[in-house]
Amino acid sequence: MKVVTATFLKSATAAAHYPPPALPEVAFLGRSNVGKSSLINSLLGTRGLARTSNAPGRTQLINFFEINGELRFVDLPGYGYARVPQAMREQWRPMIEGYLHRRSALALCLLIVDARLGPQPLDQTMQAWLLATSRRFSVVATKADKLSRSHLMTRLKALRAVYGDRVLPYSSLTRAGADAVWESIRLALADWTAPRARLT
Ligand SMILES: Nc1nc2c(ncn2[C@@H]2O[C@H](COP(=O)(O)OP(=O)(O)OP(=O)(O)O)[C@@H](O)[C@H]2O)c(=O)[nH]1
Ligand SMILES: [Mg+2]
Repeated sequence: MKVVTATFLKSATAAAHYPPPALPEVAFLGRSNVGKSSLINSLLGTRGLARTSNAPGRTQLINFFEINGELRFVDLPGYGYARVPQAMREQWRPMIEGYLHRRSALALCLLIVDARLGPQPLDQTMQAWLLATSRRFSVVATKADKLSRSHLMTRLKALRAVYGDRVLPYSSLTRAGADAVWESIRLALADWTAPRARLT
């Protein structure tokens, strides 16, 4: 897909503040600091649209971006960062689950994992949850540039043993893998039908 316009639409915590579900949405979810916001920026060819940081917990709201007036990217707060205060973590869970569970516009979830690590328990919990709720999803193994080619192959094999063929290697630094991620988005959008009068 050729990205002509990409704009920040709004931030929200609760369904009442989501934009109307008029366009299909691609949600980016994964552990804190895994590279969700960087993936969004590199797919769109923008630098600072989604805010990134070395410090985990940068994205604390659900951020909606609109692309070409055609689809939206939704940057979700990361999970699993132990040093985030308990009170904050308790806010995040309903925020993320509320969106994933009820959002009618959600066409595809991209579960972002770290290519350097084997399957992580929290990511596997998220996968089980996506399967249980019948959400369509792909797994993007990012930071692939940090591995040698042979290490990457070993890691991908381990990830595919758990997540299946839907694992796509990626690097936000080099954009290697962008075509395959865009293709999974294109296929999901092609299958998506606009929800009829729904609330969220
Ligand atoms: N080398 C390399 N670094 C990356 C890549 N993706 C992300 N990073 C770095 O990883 C750090 C975290 O990236 P973010 O995109 O902010 O991560 P996030 O998942 O949005 O984090 P939270 O919003 O805190 O949950 C930043 O320092 C990025 O520059 C990648 O593909 N390659
Ligand atoms: Mg982020």
